[in-house]
Amino acid sequence: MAAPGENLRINGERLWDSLMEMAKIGPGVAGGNNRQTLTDADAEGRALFKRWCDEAGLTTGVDAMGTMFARREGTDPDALPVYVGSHLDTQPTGGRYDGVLGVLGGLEIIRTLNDLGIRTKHPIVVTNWTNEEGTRFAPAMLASGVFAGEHALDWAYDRKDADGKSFGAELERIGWKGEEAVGDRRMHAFFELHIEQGPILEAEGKDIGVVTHGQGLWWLEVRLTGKDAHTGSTPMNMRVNAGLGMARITEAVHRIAMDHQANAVGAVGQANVYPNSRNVIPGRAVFTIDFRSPDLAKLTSMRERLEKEAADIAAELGLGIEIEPTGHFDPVEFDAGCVSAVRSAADRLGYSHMDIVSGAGHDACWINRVAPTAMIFCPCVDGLSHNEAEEISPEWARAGADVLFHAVVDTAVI
Ligand code: HGY
Ligand code: MN
Ligand code: MN
Ligand code: MN
Repeated sequence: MAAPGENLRINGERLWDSLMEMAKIGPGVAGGNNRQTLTDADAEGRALFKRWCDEAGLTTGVDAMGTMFARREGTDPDALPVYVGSHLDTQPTGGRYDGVLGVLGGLEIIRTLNDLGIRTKHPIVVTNWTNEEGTRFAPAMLASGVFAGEHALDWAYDRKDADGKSFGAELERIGWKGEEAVGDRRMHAFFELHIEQGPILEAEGKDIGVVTHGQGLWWLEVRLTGKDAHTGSTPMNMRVNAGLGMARITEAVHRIAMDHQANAVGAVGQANVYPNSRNVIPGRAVFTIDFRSPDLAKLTSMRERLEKEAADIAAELGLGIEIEPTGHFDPVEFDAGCVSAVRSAADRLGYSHMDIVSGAGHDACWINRVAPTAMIFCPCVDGLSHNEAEEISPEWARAGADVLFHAVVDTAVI
């Protein structure tokens, strides 16, 4: 098995041009992107990706969750494919690289192999997983979760957005509902290139993150019920204030995460009070909690402590309370063989690297359940992501894609 020589590199300029081209689709209001899943902007981004896959001679397929698969044949038709990809959907105020770098980095591998006339033994399949972000339809990583057998297809189709539209209906509307069953595809391995979305690599001056583990996650939706009343004439001791309950529980989320340091995080991301009028005491509050830790015991403890404290706060304020889990996965340990393929690729190419735990969730976290999987991180400026100011350098993009190329080609075997 000949490993590709360390002089084999992807075309960094072409990758950067493709990133900038994709960034023109679904522009945000501050230089980033708003290509939320199953919107027309998402459909436009998909169409551009498909055109590029067609131009690269790939055979494209779409499964019943809308996930896109673009296949390059290998020399051995019986060999299981090596999959490589991420997601093209973004947050409403997303950056230009979160997810996109992994999909277009995968495409760049194909383009480079085409340039060099290299045929691998295993086929290679570039993948765009639907609804990784989970911001419009919870939970995150929805399509890869169905692929890994965590969610049933009908349950996924029934996820509703804030306007009550269902995932299945929206997938149909934008015309990306494939015929292919979800999860039938067998993989030799899966690799995902992604920006770190945190500050560690930049602070340590490293080019590459060799991702060994991923944090586990709990998403909870809290619904508080109090009583609408006049903010002026209602005596303080007669108020049943759902907004106050939300504020107290939000503070509890932060304090509980801080108490579980050093590797535990928690925040309230979405928060709505009703009727949301300046002179009405909010009778309802609906908000979301996001707890994460690489330590399963801490993750469980944070959820349990929060549920107890929230019940006590609701009782003290006379509020009704419902807490619904809306997303969960345990901490992830990636495949040692794939992780070492990433590490040796970085070594071969002379890129500085360090092992790192992923703070964010990724499609790779679910695919790791059904195939040997690993991730590659590149740094991002100030560790900022899920913010339109998200930024990376062309050099970081190139280094990440070079390592992805070598790890994938080593695994797909020349
Ligand atoms: O929430 C996450 O970690 C990912 O960005 N969807
Ligand atoms: Mn992402
Ligand atoms: Mn994201
Ligand atoms: Mn080393």
